[in-house]
Amino acid sequence: MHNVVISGTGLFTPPHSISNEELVTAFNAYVDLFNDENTEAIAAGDVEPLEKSNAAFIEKASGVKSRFVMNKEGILDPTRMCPNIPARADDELSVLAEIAVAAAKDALANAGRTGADIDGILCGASNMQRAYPAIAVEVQLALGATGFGFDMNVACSSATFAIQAGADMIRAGSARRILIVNPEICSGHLNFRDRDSHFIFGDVATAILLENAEDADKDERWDILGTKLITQFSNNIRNNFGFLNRTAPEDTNVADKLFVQQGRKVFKEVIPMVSELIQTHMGELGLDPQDAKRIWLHQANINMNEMIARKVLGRSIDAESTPTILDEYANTSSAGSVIAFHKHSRDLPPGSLGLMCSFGAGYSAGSVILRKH
Ligand code: CO8
Repeated sequence: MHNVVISGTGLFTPPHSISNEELVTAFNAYVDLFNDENTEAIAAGDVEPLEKSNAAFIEKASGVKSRFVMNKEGILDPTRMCPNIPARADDELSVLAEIAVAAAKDALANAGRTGADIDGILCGASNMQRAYPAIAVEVQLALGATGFGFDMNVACSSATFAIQAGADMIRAGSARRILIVNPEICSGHLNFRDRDSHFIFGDVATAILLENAEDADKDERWDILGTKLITQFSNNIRNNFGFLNRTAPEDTNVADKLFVQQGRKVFKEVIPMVSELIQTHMGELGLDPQDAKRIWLHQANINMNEMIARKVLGRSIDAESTPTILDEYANTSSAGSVIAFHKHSRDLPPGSLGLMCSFGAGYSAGSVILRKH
């Protein structure tokens, strides 16, 4: 068995940012339009009037202050409320591959490698742009890599599940370097007309380079001490978009073909699941979670992370031990914990113990325990 390191991470941040205030202004304009158009039906009791959103509620309930998106105009147009991302010809690089490649190049540069050094590429994300060919194979071509690539989807846990999958290949000797990409265009599958969830997500791409420790020559690298994954079926976070939708056309435009969740239930059920995963995983490696210098948690909700940090580290969330990026990026699904690691790990001294943890739909949760080399 070989040891595995993370030798580089990368980030692509889209050019447009939307503040809560901008998002709420657009949403509330949509609500006025809807209620005006349905005045009579609302008065007759046939249609429920829509309620307005509120920027102060969003920040208090979630911690989100803004989000980056691939296209701002379409989302903020109250008659559209969906990003404008034009279709591309088949011989052009697809938009999901494009942002994955941008993050991948950043990770490769950070690790001092090129595409030619890669044996395999795993694209882990919540939603793939198409059924096939795999986005990972398109990324492989764009980077000039040989070997293989495939896509995998474990919703918000796609990155940590890909880390375990890639690390296992390196541990077993079937690959020496695996590149993981997490392109998340969450705005494409978020219902911007839904008051309960219109504020939750943002767009981004991240990348992680895993290497056989024997090959790793970069000073700054993180030894992977262990990985642990769990899943437990739940309908509380669900998206029913899929290839069978056309076989039931009467349901095609129903809201469940986009992201839907029971946020309160998710909150209550996922916190104990994640806290137990982290404690069990640390215990199995003979480590005390409280010795972790930093934990890079999934970035869904600030209050959730506060409760997990208290349970696991025995202290309140702060920038030193539990960095937050969701205030600026919102929930970026699988990329959240990777962004937190990418932006907030370089300052730690050699020997530091850390933990990356994702959680989300499935339910799914993944823990990656790291020590700075
Ligand atoms: N403005 C004003 N008021 C609002 C709004 C709003 N926008 N939304 C709801 N309210 C009101 C409600 O109507 C309710 O009013 P009342 O008390 O009168 O009934 C009140 O505010 C409280 O509503 P909630 O109980 O819903 O509010 P919460 O405090 O629970 O906060 C959250 C809602 C922020 C959604 C919270 O529950 C949460 O974050 N939960 C955890 C969610 C989570 O972590 N989910 C993970 C999903 S991510 C994942 O797995 C990836 C999926 C794939 C990616 C998909 C990309 C699109």
